[in-house]
Amino acid sequence: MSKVPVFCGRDCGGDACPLLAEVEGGKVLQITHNPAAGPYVRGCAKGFDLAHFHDSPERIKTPLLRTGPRGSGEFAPISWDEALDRVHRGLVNCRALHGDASILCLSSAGSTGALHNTERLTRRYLNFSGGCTVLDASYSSAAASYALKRAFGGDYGRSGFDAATMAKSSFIVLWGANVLEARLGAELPARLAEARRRGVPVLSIDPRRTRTLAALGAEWLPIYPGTDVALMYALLFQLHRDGRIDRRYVEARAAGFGELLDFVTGASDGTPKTPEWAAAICGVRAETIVGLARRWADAEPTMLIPGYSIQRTESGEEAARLCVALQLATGNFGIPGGSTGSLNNRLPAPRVGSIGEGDGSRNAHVPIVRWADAILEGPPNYPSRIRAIYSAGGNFLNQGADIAKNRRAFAALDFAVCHELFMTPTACWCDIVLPAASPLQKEDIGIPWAGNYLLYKPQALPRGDGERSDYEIFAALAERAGLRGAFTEGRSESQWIDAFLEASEVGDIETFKREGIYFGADQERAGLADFAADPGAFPLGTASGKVELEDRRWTAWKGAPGGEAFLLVTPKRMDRVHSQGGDYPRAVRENRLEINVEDAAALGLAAGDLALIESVTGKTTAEVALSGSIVRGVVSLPEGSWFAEPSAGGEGALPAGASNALTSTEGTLESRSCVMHGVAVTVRKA
Ligand SMILES: Nc1nc2c(c(=O)[nH]1)N[C@H]1C(S)=C(S)[C@@H](COP(=O)(O)OP(=O)(O)OC[C@H]3O[C@@H](n4cnc5c(=O)[nH]c(N)nc54)[C@H](O)[C@@H]3O)O[C@H]1N2
Ligand SMILES: Nc1nc2c(c(=O)[nH]1)N[C@H]1C(S)=C(S)[C@@H](COP(=O)(O)OP(=O)(O)OC[C@H]3O[C@@H](n4cnc5c(=O)[nH]c(N)nc54)[C@H](O)[C@@H]3O)O[C@H]1N2
Ligand SMILES: [Mo]
Repeated sequence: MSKVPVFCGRDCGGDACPLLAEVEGGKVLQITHNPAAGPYVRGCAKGFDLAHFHDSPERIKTPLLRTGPRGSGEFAPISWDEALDRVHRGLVNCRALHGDASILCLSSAGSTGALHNTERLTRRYLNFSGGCTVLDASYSSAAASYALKRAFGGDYGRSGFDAATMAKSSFIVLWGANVLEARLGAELPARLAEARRRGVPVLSIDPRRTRTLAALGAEWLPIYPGTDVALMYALLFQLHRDGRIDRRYVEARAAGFGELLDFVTGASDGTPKTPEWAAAICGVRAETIVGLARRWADAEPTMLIPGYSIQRTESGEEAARLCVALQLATGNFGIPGGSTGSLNNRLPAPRVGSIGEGDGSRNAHVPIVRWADAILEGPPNYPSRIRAIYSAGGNFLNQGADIAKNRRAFAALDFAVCHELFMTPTACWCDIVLPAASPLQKEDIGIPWAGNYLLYKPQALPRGDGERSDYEIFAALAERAGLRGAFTEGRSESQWIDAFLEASEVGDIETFKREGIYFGADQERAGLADFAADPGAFPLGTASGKVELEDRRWTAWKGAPGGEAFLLVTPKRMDRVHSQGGDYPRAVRENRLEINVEDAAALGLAAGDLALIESVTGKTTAEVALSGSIVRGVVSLPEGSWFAEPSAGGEGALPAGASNALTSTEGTLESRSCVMHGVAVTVRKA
């Protein structure tokens, strides 16, 4: 029996969790915490369960060719050679007939890592063979990136914080951040627990009383989804009314704060954003808002940890911008134990090489939330006429907004191919499905979302003929195009890893490979601390050298639910990475609708009933789960249920528990970012 370091490299907010696998006879017997990582950086149950994911009997173990209608789930096994020849020919034909931009790269972060990065590898292959249409930004954080890049300019990439700085916090605000369930880094949970042991109060602003809140013994501030900006304005109003804003301090660090304050006080539009005004919109009592403003200003310092949820709403850009304004207004910006209000993953990881995407300068671009519209509409609304899809490590038919539209888009294609481990809805709608190797079958370097460390994993288990790494698949396709040398640069997978390490800051590579973790020197970075301490000496990479809070507002909140309508949230599940879980029993996989007990009673719904949920976009059914931990007027249907089982497949089948049957591809006003929370729906017995 040998013990080797491993990590998942899946897209669940850690990306790099230090695990240790016990391997014997070509099997992983057990996965535990890697002690070399120390007590703080830790994996979760999904990682400890990685061997089951790998061993699942549901894994696709041979290349597949579609034999029935798209979406029917009817496939026949074919050889690797035939599959790769068909993919090559399909793409070559598409390029010849419709141009390079007729191929859409629909890959996602199914696998992350320095080498086995599904999105980067797909782009590399498509870029080397002529180019394609790519998706801009991400479902994750497009609105925040948009707003924060404007606020911080070139310094957006160093505006986060290391979790260890929480040791200096006196008050921690989790704003739509459910970090023990929807992980935002492998170190936050242990650091938060430690802060609680020191007696530091933690407040969770969330429409749901989450397990994070319960586990930490945090206070709950319930709020309607998509209305956070109203509460943020009112906090700024109250801070101003209490004389708690040091204008000289703020104006030395921010441009445009005066205009923001004029809006908040009502000087510019006649509506003071008082706590009473906000209470009617966000459902938080005025006294509570007044109290929170005072606590925020009194604590030295207050750490604001925004989740990504609050920017996956109609006012997403504004919520991101106001987080920054709040930290500036309260003097907590850029100090250890405080935060800039930016996303926590905005600090560099240790220097290390990674696979390049090649030259993408000829590519056409589409906002991610609009990919199905781009297929269905084409020019002049979108830059290219898309006829083919290449997808590796993504299940966008299910995970993108508006599943019905996504199915129509797939149905309209000439050709679609994906690499998958499981027969997902997206795979079901492809022409060719290529079986991908699991995380345990790939050597790689893990680069975390948040944290100053790197992980290493050797290939823990061999690959059979039934699965290939995404890299191998692309290399074989490149070979068919006469591009193998260009794609591989003559390197094997292992040689790439060595090259990345040579280009890295890791001194003792042997120890790194053996222990599986390397820590960068400074573990307590407070983003933009230099600028915050001395803005004159360390100006930001913006036009003014300061944080830019432009005089514009991106407010489009729906406000309190009215009449028959509920506001839907579609959060992450603790036990799943997005829609993954093809290895779970269906009953576990299918999400239930969480609804407040009193709302359910008013609708005549009992636990276990089937509810019909409808939005302007579409409808879905889900089993009812009664809850005392969700705000009245709000319902929660987690993301990730597959919209239909492969066998139930085709058109007409009503999606079961699929939240994206209800979401729209419209996107937020300014940056066209997805809106996955605060969606107006009606609920009744099916
Ligand atoms: N277990 C697990 N963890 C993950 C992932 C996963 O798939 N599984 N995915 C990772 C990825 S890719 C990402 S981008 C991040 C996303 O991380 P987040 O976007 O932060 O995660 P969500 O679960 O969508 O939302 C977090 C919390 O916000 C609450 N919420 C929803 N809407 C609102 C709102 O309008 N206002 C407020 N105040 N709260 C709201 C929800 O009830 C939920 O408890 O998570 C990462 N972590
Ligand atoms: N309603 C709603 N929808 C959402 C969200 C939400 O909050 N609510 N969140 C959004 C967010 S933040 C995100 S990031 C997206 C995520 O959307 P996706 O990226 O589509 O998420 P996954 O379901 O994780 O799909 C990844 C797929 O990759 C496969 N895979 C795993 N490892 C490998 C590998 O090594 N190689 C290959 N080829 N495949 C592999 C998995 O089996 C899985 O099917 O979803 C978005 N959709
Ligand atoms: Mo994400």
